[in-house]
Amino acid sequence: MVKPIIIGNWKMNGLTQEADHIVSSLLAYAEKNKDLAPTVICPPFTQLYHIGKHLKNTPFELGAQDCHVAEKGAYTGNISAAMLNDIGVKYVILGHSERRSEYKESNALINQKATAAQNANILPVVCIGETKEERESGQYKEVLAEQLKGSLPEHFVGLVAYEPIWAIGTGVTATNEEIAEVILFIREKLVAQYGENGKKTLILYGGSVKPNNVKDIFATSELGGVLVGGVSLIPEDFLQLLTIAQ
Ligand code: G2H
Repeated sequence: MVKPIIIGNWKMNGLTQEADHIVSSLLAYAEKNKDLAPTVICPPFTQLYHIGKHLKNTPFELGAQDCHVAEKGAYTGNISAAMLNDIGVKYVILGHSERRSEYKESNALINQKATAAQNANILPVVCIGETKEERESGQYKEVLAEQLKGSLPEHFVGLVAYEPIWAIGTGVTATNEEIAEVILFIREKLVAQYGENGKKTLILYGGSVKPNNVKDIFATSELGGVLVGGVSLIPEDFLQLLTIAQ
């Protein structure tokens, strides 16, 4: 059976001491547990280089939480995909709802960022998800279809993460039926747009994933893995997810 991928999104957390503690727990775990599920750690920019050095030649991959659309230039405060590639980053989370809402990131911008990531040999993890109001009004499929169509490049080589906004960091997880319905819907859209490639694209779920609900989530048909926020900062809980995923 193919193991689900686990992507840990640290968000804006992780001073050096905390980062070192998490990383040493991961490395100790990997020493004892061979044949891990694919696992990606996405710390903030400030920790990428440091953590990347520790994760080199380990089963863990390095991911970032955003990138700029341009390769380089006068973009004060930004980081390009080429810079991420330069320090060993293999994945980048794009279009997370926190960026869509806080920085008004549009589908078109996320699309450009995904293209920039692919051009730098980094796999974009493109996030989509509806608000509570959109779900309750029954409009969520239209919203998700529009996000997919607008955010994914014409030639897409990456992953899609479904993160219902009402389930992010709230402790509320979507029910298995709700997750299964959307994952299947995303699969249909991907196959319609990308044919054979759309069948292979990994589709992840994110939103209050925890050791006590992950087993049921993994059982979802067509699900390729999970995007984990809060729990990725708690080594005991995160390692439990890895154990369940094995
Ligand atoms: C959703 C998720 C990770 P959390 O944002 O991207 O975070 O697991 O804390 O809900």
